Amino acid sequence: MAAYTWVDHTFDVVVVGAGGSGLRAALGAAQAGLKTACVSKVFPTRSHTVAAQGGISAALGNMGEDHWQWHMFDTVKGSDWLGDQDAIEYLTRNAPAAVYELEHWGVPFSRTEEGKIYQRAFGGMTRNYGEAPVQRTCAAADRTGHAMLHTMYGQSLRHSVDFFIEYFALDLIMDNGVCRGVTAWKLDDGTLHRFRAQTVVLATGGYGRAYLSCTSAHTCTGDGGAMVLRAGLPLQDMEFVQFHPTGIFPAGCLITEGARGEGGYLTNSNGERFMERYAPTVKDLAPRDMVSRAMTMEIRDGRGVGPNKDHINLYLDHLDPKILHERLPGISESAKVFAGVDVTRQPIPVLPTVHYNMGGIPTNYHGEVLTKVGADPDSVVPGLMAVGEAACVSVHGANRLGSNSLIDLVVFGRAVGLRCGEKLEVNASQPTLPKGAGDDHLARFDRFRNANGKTPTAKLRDKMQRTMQDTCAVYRTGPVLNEGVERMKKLWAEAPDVRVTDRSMIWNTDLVETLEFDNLLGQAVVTVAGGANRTESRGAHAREDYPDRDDVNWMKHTLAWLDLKTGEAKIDYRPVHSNTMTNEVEPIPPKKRVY
Ligand code: FUM
Repeated sequence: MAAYTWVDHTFDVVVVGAGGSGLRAALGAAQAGLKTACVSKVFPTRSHTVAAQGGISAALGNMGEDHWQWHMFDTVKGSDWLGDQDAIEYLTRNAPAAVYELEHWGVPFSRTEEGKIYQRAFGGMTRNYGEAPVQRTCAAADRTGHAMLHTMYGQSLRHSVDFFIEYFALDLIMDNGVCRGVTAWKLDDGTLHRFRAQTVVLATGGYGRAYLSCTSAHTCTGDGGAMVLRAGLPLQDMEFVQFHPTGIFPAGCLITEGARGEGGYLTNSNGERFMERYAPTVKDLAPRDMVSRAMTMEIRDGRGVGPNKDHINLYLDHLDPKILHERLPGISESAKVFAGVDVTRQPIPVLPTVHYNMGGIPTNYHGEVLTKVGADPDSVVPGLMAVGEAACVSVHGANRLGSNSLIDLVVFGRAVGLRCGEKLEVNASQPTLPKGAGDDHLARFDRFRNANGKTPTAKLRDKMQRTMQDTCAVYRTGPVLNEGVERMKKLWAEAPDVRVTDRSMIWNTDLVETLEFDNLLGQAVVTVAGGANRTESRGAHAREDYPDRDDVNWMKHTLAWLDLKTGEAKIDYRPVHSNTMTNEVEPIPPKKRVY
């Protein structure tokens, strides 16, 4: 192995990731007076939150009556009763304050005539426990994530968060079950860094790029989730992968659900508004799992549009061009660029596309990472927290409602900052790192840097993405999922034959992509294994061979560990928290989901 040297740093808190949740967590820790670093592989305002379009949910009631209890009910129901109700109460109760905080920091929300924050309708968000759609999603046109990210980056600088930009995080420094820090590679000068911290917060986002077609940026490779697997800790509910109904066909870029929130609708080749059949009350504003399944059924039954009858039309041409210009400018442009359509005159061709990972690093609602130790399913991993799409807190359960992601980022990002403020002492002395801390990280790094096999990373990645797309899609069956497990096993065995041609340490994108592929592969393995294992249908996990939800046997979270030698998943479970956080609301008992 080449000789490498570390540059050492010590902080109270190190946040890995500078998207919405990472910035909010870093900002909160810094506000508590803690010496806080934020380590990010991209410039903060290029983090994937920047691509979030339609909005952030909170029961502000600006467009009509609304209550956080209704939001809580919708979120539990949307999750198909796999969400933890204590965490969902925490989310929905704290959502309005989190949005007002953003407003006061300067997020340029769209406005109503009276100057209040504008809110639009989104899927599964209803008034009075499912009666009719409600306008609960606060929007900055269709560039809400962009507005939030820029505002929070400014606020983080104001609170003196120390940014380490274009540092690729490698692995967690674990010491007898305690997280002591994290290592990273600085991409622009090739130096290697060890960050020692009282607490490491993983805010590294989802792993959408395990699939071929997704709305996620190329950087969404679930780096934190992979670090957790390599640390011998489990990931939770990875089989639940959200397909967003309206990815532009065939490019896969996002057309916000806000398009339907503003009155857009889907049609099949008969020109029929088919969602009226699948969800008679809320129609096109049903939750994403239902709309994606309905679109897939229409296409399967020969009612897709286009020469190959392989997609669906989204109509916006009946909307006032002024509204399109004011509220949906971004997607009007995307439709032009990626599908060549003028939304004022033509429908947008759309198809369900991978958008979000409900699963991730298990945490409680303070953001503390959990693992199962003996009979204790909620054992906290000292020194390690996770937040945002990287985490599974679990407020989204088996299916996330649109616009509940941005609110998850800021509510739980804030919770992490508060918890750090409560639990950590400013500038406390920290034990020296164990001898050789990070040596195993360097060994992995060096192995990939000098990988001299015959298969380029791109070829292996393509195989993984096609396997996920073929075997773990909107509808699943046991035989196809098992085929996915077998294909992943084969790929795991082939992966050591990877070839990296660039040996340099500076801006080595070949090596970055290889490390990212390795991160994706472990998560792809546990995703497909979790899907094969769960013999029921719930939320986004739609098994044709087990079409019903089975609360007796399956109202539980999957925990999946990865055996790094064999590339096989080991599965166990955690109970769903069906209890609420306070006695002020009753738990919501499971029911069949009808919209
Ligand atoms: O459709 C959208 O604008 C996406 C929002 C979300 O995933 O929450």
